[in-house]
Order: sequence, then C-alpha cells, then structure tokens
Amino acid sequence: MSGLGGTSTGEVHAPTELWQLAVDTLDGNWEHDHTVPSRTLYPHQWSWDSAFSAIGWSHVRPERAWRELDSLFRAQWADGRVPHIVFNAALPVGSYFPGPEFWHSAVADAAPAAATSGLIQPPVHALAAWLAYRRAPSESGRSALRRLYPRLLAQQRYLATHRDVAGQGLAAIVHPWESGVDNSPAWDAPMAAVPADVAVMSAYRRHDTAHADAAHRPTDLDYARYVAIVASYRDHRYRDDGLADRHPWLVECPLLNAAAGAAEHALAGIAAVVGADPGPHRERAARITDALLRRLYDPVTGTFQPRDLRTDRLIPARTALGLMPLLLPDLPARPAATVIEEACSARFGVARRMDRPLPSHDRTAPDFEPLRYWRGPSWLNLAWLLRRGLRDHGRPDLAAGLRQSMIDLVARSGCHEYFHPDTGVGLGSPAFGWTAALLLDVLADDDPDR
Ligand code: 2M8
Repeated sequence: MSGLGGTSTGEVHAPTELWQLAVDTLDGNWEHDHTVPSRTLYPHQWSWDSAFSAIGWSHVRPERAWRELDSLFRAQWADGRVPHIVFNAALPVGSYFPGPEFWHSAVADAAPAAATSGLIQPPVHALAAWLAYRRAPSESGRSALRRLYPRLLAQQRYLATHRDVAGQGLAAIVHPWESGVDNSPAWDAPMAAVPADVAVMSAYRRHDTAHADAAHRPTDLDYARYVAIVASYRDHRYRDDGLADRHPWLVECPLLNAAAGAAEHALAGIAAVVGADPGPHRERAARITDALLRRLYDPVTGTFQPRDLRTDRLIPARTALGLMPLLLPDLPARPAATVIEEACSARFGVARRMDRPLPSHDRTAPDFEPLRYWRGPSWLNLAWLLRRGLRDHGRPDLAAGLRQSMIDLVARSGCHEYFHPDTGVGLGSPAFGWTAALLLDVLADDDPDR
C-alpha cells in the first residue's frame, strides 16, 4: 500500500472523492444532535467517538461540532464523569447490548435524567473542542468554549479525584471498555483474574455478533467478564469510594492518562480564549506527565505499559497503548526518543513510507490477531493520536508517513471501523464515524511537514 492506493474494486480515489465519501459517511451517521459511530453496531452516542466526530465536523459544518459536544456534556454526571454511552431513548429495546436496562444508571445519585452507561472513556474532548475552535474560530465557537469550559474542568476533576485510586496522580479505569481498546491483549491478564462463567451469556442476547463477524469481535467469555465487572460497579451504584477494596478490575492506562494530560494542555489554550487562567492547567499537565513517567514508563522496554492495580505490576504486553504518551507535548526528550524507537520497530512499523498501516498490537507477538478488533487490526484514531505526538516531538517525516497510511486505508477500503493490518481490507462496520471524521482532519491538513 503506497500513495493513494486502489480500492478493493481497483479504482483509485482522488482526494476530493475521499473527502466527499467521508462527509457523506458523517452525514449518514448524524442523529439530531450527535453522530452515531455506526447505524447498525453502535446506534447510540459514544463519548470519545463524539469528540473525534466533532473534529471532523469542524471542517465541514462547525455548528455540528458544538452540538455534538454540547449534547454529550448535557449527559455529564453531577460528579463530573462523562458517560461512555448516552442512550437514544427513541431506539427500540435491543438496539444494543448492554442497553439502558442493563446499566440502570438511575441507581446512581450522580446520574443525569438521560439513560447512560456508568463508565468513562479517554478524555479527548478538550483537545477536540480546542482543535474545532482553532479550525473554525467564530463568535459561536467562543460561546461554545465558554459553555464547555466548566464541564471540561469537572471531567478532569473527576479523573484526578474519584479515579486516583492509588493516590499517585494517575486515573484508574474500572473496565476494559473505559480504555476504548476493549479486548486489547493488554487486558488479558487482569481479565483472567475476573471470576466469570461463560454460561451467563445465555441469559443475554449479544447485538454485535448479529452485525459483525463473531471471529472479529471479543469472545463470549470476554463478554461474560465485561458484564460481571459492570454488575459489580452497578451494584455499588457506580460509586468510586472503596474501589481498591472491592472492584475486580482496576488498571492505570497510558492512553487514558496521556489523553488527560493532553486535555490540560488544550484547556490552557481554551482558558486563554474564555478569560480564565491557563497557569493551573499547565501545572496539572506537568504533574500528569511526571506521574506517567513514574508509574507507567518501563526503562527496560523504553515504552509505556499499563499498571494492574490489583497486582501493582506493569502489564508486559506491548500494544499501541504504550506509544500514546507521545501525545504529551512536555514528554521529555529521552522517553520520547525510546517510544519513537518502539513505534519504528518491527512491532509497529512506523516509517516515512509505511508499507503497512499501524497495528493496534505488536505484530511480532504470538497473540497478534489481525482480524480480531483491538488485538491487531488498524484503527484510524490510534494513528491520528500517534501522528499528533510524532509532530509535536520533532518527527514530521514519520507523521507524514502515518498520515499517508491513513489515507491509503480509506482509499482502498472506505470508511470502515477497522482494517486488516497487512492487507488494509475493511473490517467491522462499513460506515464508521471516527474513520470519516479523522480522515477529513488529515486530508484538510495537507502540509505533512508541519
Ligand atoms: C467499541 O466499544 C463498545 C463498548 O463501549 C462495543 O464494543 O460495543 C470500542 O471500539 C470503543 O472504543 C468505541 O468507542 C465503541 C463505539 O465506536 O465501540
């Protein structure tokens, strides 16, 4: 795959055709005040998907970027958490599993009126708001930033207080779904420790496997554990006090914490626009970077690894999560250099001219699975995040290679959810929101050396 590659039917898409394809995909997924990730697989509103969609909308219909973020933050909980799913009440029961009746968010004192999940996702929203504003600065954008700023602050405060389970300056996640990379091999060891019986799944009907190949999705045993972890949290009314003593799955994730650090940098920019003080954001950003280095950087591998709080050990799997702290503009030169080395190794293959796209997991690992969801396939959001990091850390050449590989994937296969990491064949949902949105963003940014 190189240049604007051929599609599966042998056509070559011009950039203008790709642009139109992405706009049409986003438009097709627009649902009154938000973008659904996929009409079939994920018909509700997802948290980090909405942030990525807002970035895409800022290039074509900026008012939708603000509606997208506003609608998500309307469902923010009183404790500051931004739920990972906001359910669309107009959809029939069974449109997604686990649906609102399973989450039963009303059991929580802090929950909003709308039905939501009780989990979070990586906080990429401040970055999205900041980029959307910079790409389409306007008076309505400024008022949107003024509306969103206190909500984004509350989101950060929730992470820094309720979720700092170890008291070491990093946020813990309580479920693999909070990482966004649900069945990553990074979670295999902590998942194996969760007691669950696959037979419980006979009481439920999975919705995903009706729309996607079961061999490309998490297994039934994964789902039995997903359900068990949610049930434990829900049974405690989604409260965060006492998590360390009772919760079956607790991890510090490099991606989620890098996103929280990048959010503070973005908030410093937003603060300057809305007349607030950027100083505290810079200080908090520095503290998060410091904690990531102390807690999750492994000097032996030269990359970042998640920490399992149940064993207090770093998780050895070398997934793309380990590259994500490059998103932190203040990551010191030495760890930045070793992470870039990891990105360029045979594990991930980042190069000026990439012959294959970025995989979600180490290509050389025995548990690399090119078809199964977050266990190997290529995802545009990970490539987009890493590209930003490479640019910020003085490697515009590698960032340009990654950008081209993203364009090639969509030129070859369309706006799929994820892609085969060798052939680029499209997998999962064929009309996926963040693929379209982030493609627009990289197409618009046509100065690859910037
Ligand atoms: C996937 O996660 C959901 C659960 O949240 C699922 O598998 O049903 C992940 O890819 C996640 O990162 C994404 O936000 C969500 C919607 O696109 O789908």
